[in-house]
Amino acid sequence: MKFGRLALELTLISFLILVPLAWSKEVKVELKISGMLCELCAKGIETQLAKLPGVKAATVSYETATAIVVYDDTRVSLRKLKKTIEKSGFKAEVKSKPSERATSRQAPR
Ligand SMILES: [Cu+2]
Repeated sequence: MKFGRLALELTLISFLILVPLAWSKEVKVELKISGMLCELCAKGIETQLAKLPGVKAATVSYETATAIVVYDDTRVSLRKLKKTIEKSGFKAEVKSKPSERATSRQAPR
């Protein structure tokens, strides 16, 4: 049956598109980093974090001693982020719990 087949194909295609979208969850976390001595330390951590698969963006500030990381929590864990920072010789503490990155609406501050 021709129609039945087309419907099946359309279902399959939308499934293939929607499933990865639903699975990948982008979250944002703020970490307090201690032990940084200069701007270069911050840059170094930033580079290490950005290298991790699943990390979308990493911004580390020496001035505020914080790292803001946007990552896909189905691909990389918060534990892994902390471990990566600690491996470089710094201490990392979660400042704000991972939150889904608001795309259409902004979270209240
Ligand atoms: Cu430094």
